[in-house]
Amino acid sequence: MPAFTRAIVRPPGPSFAKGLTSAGKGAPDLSLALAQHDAYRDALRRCGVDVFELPPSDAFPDATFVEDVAVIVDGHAMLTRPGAPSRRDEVGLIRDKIAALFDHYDAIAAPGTLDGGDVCEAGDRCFVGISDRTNEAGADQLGRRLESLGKRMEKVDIRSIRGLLHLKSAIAFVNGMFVVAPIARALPPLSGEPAIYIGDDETYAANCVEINGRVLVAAGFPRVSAALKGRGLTVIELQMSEFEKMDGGLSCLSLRF
Ligand code: CIR
Repeated sequence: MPAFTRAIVRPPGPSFAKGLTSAGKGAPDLSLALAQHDAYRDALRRCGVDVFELPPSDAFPDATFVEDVAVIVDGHAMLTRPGAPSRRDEVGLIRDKIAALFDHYDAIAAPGTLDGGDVCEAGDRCFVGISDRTNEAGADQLGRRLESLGKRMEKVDIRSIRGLLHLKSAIAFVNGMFVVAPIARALPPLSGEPAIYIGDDETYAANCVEINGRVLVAAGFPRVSAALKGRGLTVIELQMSEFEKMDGGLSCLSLRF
């Protein structure tokens, strides 16, 4: 992975508990979510990243999941068109920041839809989940942009995997290998790839994030942490309970570039 120097985040806003969720884990506690987000920002800084903090949004309960509204690959930004209608206008909240940071940016256009959570960069390849949020047209638009950057896009249809929101809810690419949740084991592009296969009870921890040689991992999943440490990686464990209640993982909380 290229070195990351900057990240964009947005703490959860007052309406956080009204966001989309299928987790069935109860309502999140906003003050605990804010404390967890604080620790997340700290962890990014410990990884050597400058953190740009956008203001919380009350109008868009899911706006803390900034990863879904833009894709940034090799310093090139593309605004997305989120698949959930309630999230589509979140893009407007981040456009100015993207315009200020990048000389040029592109955007996914209708009928395309794409959530950043479906985009998994893996060296010179980029896997894009076709999901309830990301459609073929959205993936193709991103694919053309990636091609111009010398990357190969591979679509991965995850629609038959029940309960899987985004591709990166079940896989991560860390230090040249995949971290794979059981529900993603059968995905064709992953066969034969170097991988850490995690246990049934640790699926949530598949959404881990490598930043400059360290890996952010959700706390409470000791076998995933141990497997990553066993490969020589420095692991930073973070409490994520309140974001998990809203179907969000570690990667969703930032845009790293
Ligand atoms: C949603 O359903 O859109 C949010 N509640 C969770 C989004 C999580 N984002 C991600 O995995 N990239």
